[in-house]
Amino acid sequence: MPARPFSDTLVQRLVEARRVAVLTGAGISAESGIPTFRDTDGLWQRFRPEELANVDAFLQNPVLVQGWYHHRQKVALEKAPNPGHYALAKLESLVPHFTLITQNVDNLHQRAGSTGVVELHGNIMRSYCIDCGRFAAEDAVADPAPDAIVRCAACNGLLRPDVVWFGEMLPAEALEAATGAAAEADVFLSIGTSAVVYPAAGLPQVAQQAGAYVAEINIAPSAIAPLMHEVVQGKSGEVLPILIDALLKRKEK
Ligand code: BJW
Ligand code: ZN
Repeated sequence: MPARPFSDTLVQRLVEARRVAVLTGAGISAESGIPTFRDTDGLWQRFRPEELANVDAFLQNPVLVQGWYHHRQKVALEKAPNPGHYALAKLESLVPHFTLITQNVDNLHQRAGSTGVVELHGNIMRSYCIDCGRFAAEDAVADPAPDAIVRCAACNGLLRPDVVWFGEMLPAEALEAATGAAAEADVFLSIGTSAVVYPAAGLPQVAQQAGAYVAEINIAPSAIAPLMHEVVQGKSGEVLPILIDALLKRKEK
């Protein structure tokens, strides 16, 4: 990776920006040791999404789906935020209006200190009852007996993770906040996402069409790389700290 894998224009745009919005995907957590979905060693290589990430699969085989999410919850809790997460938490303090939009459910941005994170696809640390809607206390989902279905303490309904599965609507408030931030951004960064899952993947285009400078940071060009003003190739945990450094140096001048 070159010493500065991004352009001077990106640094300058960030210095001048009043509003910055960032969209992250599984790639930002890869360096924390959390598998992505679609890379060669991604989650979907071992589990097919249609088997697990939809409501029918859950109703047909709640033990399997609850077990899968329970496993991923444990993995996420064992892992720690990486320099990419911390760099974004720092960026929040350097920009007048900053919105961090994530597709990730792993809670690592929040643990790195980012505030007001817009969670488009929910959060794996929460579960709720499909019958009465109550959220479960965290220990209700801690290490269930093998093959036991985890149920609601209030009504005995099935507990499901508070994540968005295929065919389900995104939380309206989060989608609205994300779309608004994209439309108003001076700079929009798309980081560590393959940009194939909609509506999240449409946000960079919303920003670009509204006049933002759009850049992506990814180890490989995403599905929407052609619409970017700038494609920065590299690991987010390496690129982002250098970008923040460059930004701080430019601000000092
Ligand atoms: C690095 C790196 C490093 C690696 N540094 N980078 C329009 C067109 C076509 C279809 C649709 C459409 N609108 C809606 C749809 C249907 C569907 C959809 O998009 N399907 C497409 C797949 C075709 N969308 C939906 O169903 C959504 N709901 C919806 O639209 O509701 C309205 C509606 C209802 C009914 C009918 C029609 C419309 C819901 C989508 C929910 C997605 N849910 C999941 C699971 C969440 C729970 C869980 O975690 O289990 O969300 S799927 C999965 O994909 C997860 C992720 O958030 C999401 C995105 O993946 P992401 O983050 O991009 O990860 P990867 O693995 O794909 O990419 C990783 C990237 O990182 C790669 O690019 C690497 O190169 C990079 N990388 N290491 C930087 N170190
Ligand atoms: Zn209940």
